[in-house]
Amino acid sequence: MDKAILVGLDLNQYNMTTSIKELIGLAKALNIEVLLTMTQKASRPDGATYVGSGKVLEIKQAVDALNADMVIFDDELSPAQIRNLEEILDTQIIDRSFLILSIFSKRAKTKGAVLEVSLAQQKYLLPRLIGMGKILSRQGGGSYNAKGPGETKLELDRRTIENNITKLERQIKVLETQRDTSRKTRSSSNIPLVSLVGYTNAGKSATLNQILKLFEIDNKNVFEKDMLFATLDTTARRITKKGYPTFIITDTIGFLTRLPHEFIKSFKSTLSEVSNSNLILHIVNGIDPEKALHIQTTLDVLKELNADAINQITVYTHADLLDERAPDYEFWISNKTGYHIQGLVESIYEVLFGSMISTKLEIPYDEQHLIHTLNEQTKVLNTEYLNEHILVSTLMYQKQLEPYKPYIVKTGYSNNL
Ligand SMILES: Nc1nc2c(ncn2[C@@H]2O[C@H](COP(=O)(O)OP(=O)(O)OP(=O)(O)O)[C@@H](O)[C@H]2O)c(=O)[nH]1
Ligand SMILES: [Mg+2]
Repeated sequence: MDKAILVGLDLNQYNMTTSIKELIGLAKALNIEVLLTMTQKASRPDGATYVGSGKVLEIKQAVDALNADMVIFDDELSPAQIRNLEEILDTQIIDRSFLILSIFSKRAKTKGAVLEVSLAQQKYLLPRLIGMGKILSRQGGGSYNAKGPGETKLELDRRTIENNITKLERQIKVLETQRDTSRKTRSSSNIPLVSLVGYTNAGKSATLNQILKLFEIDNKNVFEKDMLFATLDTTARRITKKGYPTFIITDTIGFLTRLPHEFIKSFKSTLSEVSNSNLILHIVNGIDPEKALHIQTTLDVLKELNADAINQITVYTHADLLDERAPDYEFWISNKTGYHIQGLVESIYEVLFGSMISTKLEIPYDEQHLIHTLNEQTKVLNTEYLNEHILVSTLMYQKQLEPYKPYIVKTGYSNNL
């Protein structure tokens, strides 16, 4: 296990304590043991060494005394800063961006995620070749550091990196075209799409699993775990239940404050599902003291993805851990007890399909196939096979009514869910 010292520079721009806590979480996600955290207050970073020269010496003493394998900085460092720090401290220097990219690189599994993280890594490396050269070519300790996805060694040559970027962009484009095709098939079938988005570790995957449980959809659970970036790809699940219209729900990677710039750009393809959805469930860990920051971060990323105009429901998780009753004006659920999951699903139906109405239809015998769809996707109360037509009384959501418009005898609102 690699051992690290974490360093933060408090520029009075964000809460240092929570930022360092998050950095510890990121280090943990890479199996790095944190020996010590050190912070310094300053009005701006030092151009050459990020922290002041006195602090650099302090860090050096700590590195030597504790035998640290690396120093991790809670910010993105410039190539020169990396080079200088490495020379003085004589150990691996890792910045926040590289740490995040390394987590993704180590854990990416699906083809899309592997390509996207490789691209982000190569783009991050390109301007830093001089600074990172020594680190990446270092033998032994922290060897994950010199690895790309799939444990291939990262190349350090500028030309190779430029070629890689072109190649990766091409491969991602091919995947994008495939995604587009499946999206077109889906949108032509008119099945609406719901996306779970939010800060990492907020409970997105857990919410999806609770919804699957409610619908008794077995063996389709997604990975959920108390760790940063547990989910690294987009997973779609089709939600069907007799008597209800179908929708698709997708779980995707979580967001984090100050994500590396290369990251969002590279993951645009994975995240493109979000901008194509009909409803966004913005999942927030309701008991996290930093939830306001988490909400803002998510809103910022949604804007960057051009998804900020899409219908949104903000859903607070961890209601089971609330000391008092959940406030009525917010939407709270518990993925532990299942509290309010039913209510969440009802809200999803309502946003996607409108309110529930009761309707009487006269379906002609030559349109008999509609009876099957009605039975599958609406709550049929009564079916009578009369001489001229089939008379059906049913409950359905407003937007489901479209194909049956010519056959309506009567409609009315219904609270009878
Ligand atoms: N007690 C409690 N635990 C929850 C609740 N929702 C999620 N969790 C737990 O919180 C942890 C994180 O949940 P995930 O669903 O993996 O979080 P995520 O948003 O998918 O996170 P990433 O995939 O890392 O972005 C898991 O251990 C969940 O079991 C909840 O309502 N109550
Ligand atoms: Mg997840």
